[in-house]
Amino acid sequence: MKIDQIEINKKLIFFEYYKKSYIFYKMKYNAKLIANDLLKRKGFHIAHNVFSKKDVKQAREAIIELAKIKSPSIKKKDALSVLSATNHVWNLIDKHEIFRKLVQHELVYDVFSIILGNEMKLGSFAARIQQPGDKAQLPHLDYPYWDMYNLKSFPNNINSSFIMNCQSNIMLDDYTEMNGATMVAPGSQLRGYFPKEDEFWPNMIQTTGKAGSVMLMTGLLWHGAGANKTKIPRVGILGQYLPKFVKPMEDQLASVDMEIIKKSNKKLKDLLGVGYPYPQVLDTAKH
Ligand SMILES: O=C(O)CCC(=O)C(=O)O
Ligand SMILES: [Fe+2]
Repeated sequence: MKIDQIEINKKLIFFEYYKKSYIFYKMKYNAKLIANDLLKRKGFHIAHNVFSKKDVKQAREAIIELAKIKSPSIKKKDALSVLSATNHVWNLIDKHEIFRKLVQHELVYDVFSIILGNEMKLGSFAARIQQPGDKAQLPHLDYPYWDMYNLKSFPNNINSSFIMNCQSNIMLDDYTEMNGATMVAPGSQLRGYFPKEDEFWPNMIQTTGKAGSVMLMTGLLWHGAGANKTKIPRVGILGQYLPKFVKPMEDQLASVDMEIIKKSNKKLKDLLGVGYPYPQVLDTAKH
């Protein structure tokens, strides 16, 4: 090989090296791989150190303040059995700029758009506080699957071949086995039926992580909050993302102040369902 050929080869090798490290730098995560984990493999993914310490602190403090505002009591028979109202602060999008920022994080957005389609909607963005002494939740599925124990009320042959809910669980505290890190049964999202306790507990693991991490899963994964055996509340934010055709659990356009919606960027407006045309009155005689 001639000397200049060797030089050229050296340069090419360096170029490849820099190209690879540039691509690696640009791709902090692989959304397709994470989506595949959620759909076909263990059913969840913990992304570590996604949110900054500053954002986590601001969000946690805002939630603790909001939780002090006592919401009007609800009749037991009206309350959803799993989604007890006492541990939630609902409608966070309306409450503070920090939540409008967290809900749009690009990792969550990229992964969930692969699974739900790029016109997905936000079904809910709510804080969930696992209070000291709170027992473990019973294993369940999330909306719209949450009452799938009543299988007859769902379409025949409902299964996991496509997904109607993705959940983000943002850890605003370190999630530990002691303070109630969310429990999951790996792989259970593929079963497509409501959890059976005797199949859940032997397979259960807890999704631990440092504050600022986020656990992603689909609503078909068998899961529930763990028991909080510490003296400090464990605070998280549950984001519910849905395909465009599933009716959102929180009525975003009625819950979020119109002034806030008007000032939002396009990504958030789309998530809230601004401009989504259905249902609408098509019968012109009714206009
Ligand atoms: O708080 C958690 O870790 C999970 C809560 C949950 O699954 C729910 O409320 O539906
Ligand atoms: Fe849940």
